[in-house]
Amino acid sequence: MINLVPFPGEIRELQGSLELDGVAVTGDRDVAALLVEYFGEGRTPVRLLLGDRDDDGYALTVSPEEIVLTARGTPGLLSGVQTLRQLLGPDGRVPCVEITDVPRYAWRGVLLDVARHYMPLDFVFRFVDQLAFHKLNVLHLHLTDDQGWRMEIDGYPRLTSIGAWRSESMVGRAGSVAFDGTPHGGFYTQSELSALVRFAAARGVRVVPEIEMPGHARAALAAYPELGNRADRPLPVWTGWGVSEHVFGVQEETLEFCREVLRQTMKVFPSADIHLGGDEVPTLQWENSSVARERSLELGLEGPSQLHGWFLGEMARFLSAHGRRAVCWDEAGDSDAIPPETVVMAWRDPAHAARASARGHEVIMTPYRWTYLDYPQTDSPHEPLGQEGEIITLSDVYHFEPGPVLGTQAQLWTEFAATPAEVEYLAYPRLCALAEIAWSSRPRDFAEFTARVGPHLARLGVPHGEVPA
Ligand code: TNX
Repeated sequence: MINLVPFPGEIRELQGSLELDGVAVTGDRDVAALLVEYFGEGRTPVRLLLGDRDDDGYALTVSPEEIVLTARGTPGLLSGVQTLRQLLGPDGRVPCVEITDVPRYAWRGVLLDVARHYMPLDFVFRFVDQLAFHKLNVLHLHLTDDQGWRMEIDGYPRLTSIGAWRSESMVGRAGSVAFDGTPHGGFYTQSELSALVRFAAARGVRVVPEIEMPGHARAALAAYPELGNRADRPLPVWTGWGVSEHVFGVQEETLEFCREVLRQTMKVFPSADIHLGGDEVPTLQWENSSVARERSLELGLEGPSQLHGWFLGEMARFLSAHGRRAVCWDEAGDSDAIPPETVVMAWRDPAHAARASARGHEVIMTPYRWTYLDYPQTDSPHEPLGQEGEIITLSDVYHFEPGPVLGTQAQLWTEFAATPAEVEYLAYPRLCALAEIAWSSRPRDFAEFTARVGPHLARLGVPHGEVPA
């Protein structure tokens, strides 16, 4: 039984099978090392070839004697390795096949929110390997928010000694939440994050860090109140969910703080793309701040509310000057102040995607109605987890059509997922559907897809929601 998720472009099943008795690899050393990690050193010949394809696809041939994998470069070879991993049966045999396969989108991502709930590093590693297994190639790591700052920054120790911890946590479904009375927190050192970057790169996954600004910044403000608009009133790391009115101030010290955080972020994360957040920025504190009002006059803005676009524009240009590219949520795409090379993630109504591309931005489709896996996956009252307000079914995700954009990604916000098991439960099986639409160009057939997903989940061995009959 050949069961692949995502399904490949073309597959020809041949007679017979190959017994995989460890691998003896020739070709690309890094890819060889990953093959050995997955299958052990052994006797089955695997030849890695560089062919003159013009895409990040691969061709895989399994005969009773050997495995031949051809691609233009490392990304294609690594995708082929994952196909091989899925082909290997529990009996140690690989069916003989010829597969040619090409990704539809260049950006096939998943956002993991480690700010609302800190996730242990070993889980993040495991999760990255699961992404690779599904040919997803971007881990968007949401590292900072109102409820926690998770990346250690040299020179700003309070970000993690204070900003990474909150006194208690809200638990339960939206609408019926309660405080659990126990503190929550944790953070990653830069060397831990570098190790994650290397582990991910070895699997063809790029880690795109997100440092939220100028809103969703309360954890940083709890650590350094002078970066905000109300230094006179100290602020704890937020224990609630939602949109906080406390945002970064627009004084030069705060901009320099953000630049320094971004400098260190660029050191740890080689990714060409760095995410600046930029969503949900209430401007009330700026309206009430003489510093912000003066700043907006001096810049010739219509009012303090325009400081949102200005702030992000400054930081996007800072990243460009360092050879990186900013990514922002779609609120930023509404402003003329954002340079056009900024990539926009369209999370609200898909109309915002059209607005952003009309302004010259590349777009990644992340609309909440189809890609927010933090919402429940069924309408059953027994569905244990999720955000209030929507139900995002497996079928919704599977039938989402991103259109002609850079790519698409799933969002795992973690207000309502406090543990790795809860994150996996929300992720599966919907992440399988997202992976399939991000990778495959084939016409969709939901019944055929769900027939594959059941056994695929058993093979994955993770907590998951139901697969509809
Ligand atoms: C909106 S999407 C947010 C997040 C929340 C999410 C919950 C976005 C850019 N902002 O801060 O976690 O909704 O569904």
